[in-house]
Amino acid sequence: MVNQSKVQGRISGQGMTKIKMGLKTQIEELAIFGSHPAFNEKLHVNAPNIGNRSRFLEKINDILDRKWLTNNGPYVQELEGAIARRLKVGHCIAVCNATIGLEIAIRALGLRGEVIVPAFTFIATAHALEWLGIKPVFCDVDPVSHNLNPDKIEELLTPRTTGILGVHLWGRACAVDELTDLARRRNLKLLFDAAHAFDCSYRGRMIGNFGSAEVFSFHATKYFNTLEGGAVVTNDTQLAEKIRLMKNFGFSGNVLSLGTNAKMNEISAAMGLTGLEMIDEFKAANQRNYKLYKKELQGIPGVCLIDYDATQQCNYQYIVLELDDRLTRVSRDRIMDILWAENVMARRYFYPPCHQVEPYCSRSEVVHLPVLERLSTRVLVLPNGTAIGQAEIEKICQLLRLVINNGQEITRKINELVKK
Ligand code: T4K
Repeated sequence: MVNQSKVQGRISGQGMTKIKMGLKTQIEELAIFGSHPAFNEKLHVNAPNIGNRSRFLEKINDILDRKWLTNNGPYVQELEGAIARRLKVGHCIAVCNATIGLEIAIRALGLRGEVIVPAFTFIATAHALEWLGIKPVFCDVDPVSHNLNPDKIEELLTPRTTGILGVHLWGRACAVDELTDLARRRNLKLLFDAAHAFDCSYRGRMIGNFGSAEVFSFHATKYFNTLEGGAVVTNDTQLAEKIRLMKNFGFSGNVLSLGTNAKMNEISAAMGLTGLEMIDEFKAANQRNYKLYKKELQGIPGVCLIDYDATQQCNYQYIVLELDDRLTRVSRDRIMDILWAENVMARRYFYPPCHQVEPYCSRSEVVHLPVLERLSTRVLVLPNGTAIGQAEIEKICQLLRLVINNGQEITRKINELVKK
């Protein structure tokens, strides 16, 4: 990454240009070269979607009046019911976050030995397995969907493999049918990390209804949030009972099994219920923003915005660009540095990929996943959600157009400044 203070220091020595806070049209106006940032405040990728503040505060008052703060309180129960109805799924068990939700589901399903998992995901997916003493076996992804490539799984199966943990990355469903078929044929358990995929569907059915169970994240940065939180959903009644016990120390009047503490508290549930009241507005804002990005990014060489399947329900939460530096003439990381200097806090999800970080990268076997390794150097995620709108998107896209239209010159200028 570029040392911005070094670059800006050199420029300010030459005198800072005062640029008005409009659209930038010259590369000298870029903040990385010492000018003012395009935005006064930081624009984060996925700043939280917050529902009606007074409705939330009313619920907090209820909680304080009731003096029932956690342990399967009324708001948690109401939230579980509302989610199960929305997703048309048999059981919803709210949890304190998706990582613990995954751990409980993995344990409840009896997974052990080795489990196939994509390496292009947030580290929590792999860590949840590793934490339980199960080896995550990293699999390559499909270059278009960015999800597990079912054709690459068979070669990774060993007598120790007990399951497949798919991830619906960016809210786009995995190859669910192919994975279901493979799991059935090879007698493997199938579980989904649906952290990104709340309110999304696959072939007309809501995500939440596939595999043995699916796990959502309701972290602050997700499309729908409960501050921290998540849910395990399933249509298997016995499994649901097991998970319900496990999330509460195995306790139900008496201690009936091994368990942990994965309970969601009432304030989180109140945040979730408030968010659910406005969730269609969150989705509409995301979709509107996505369409505008699509329009504004059109024709910029080397920039490809990932597609969402318009025939399916979709939360449009992630604005994911694939950047081809042979055409942009400026690397993905330089583009990110330039945007950060403008207060656009674009992110390189998920970089480095899971198999290239600890503890996995120190293992003796060499894992080479060519599709994903290339992809992870190309992906850049831009801000979305209710916190941004037309003015911000037009400005962000104009910045990208300016940078890429002058990619070679910008790369040269930055390299020179860094060398001095
Ligand atoms: N599986 C997948 C595929 C996942 O993506 C995740 C989580 C999980 C499983 C596990 O779910 P949880 O156990 O978390 O429920 C974030 C989140 O902590 C994590 O939930 C999320 N995925 C992951 C992709 O991102 P960081 O380290 O990137 O968070 P941070 O603090 O850098 O914030 C990200 C962006 O959001 C920044 O641009 C700042 C902004 N932000 C953040 C927070 C917390 C806000 O504007 N407001 C906020 O309150 O991990």
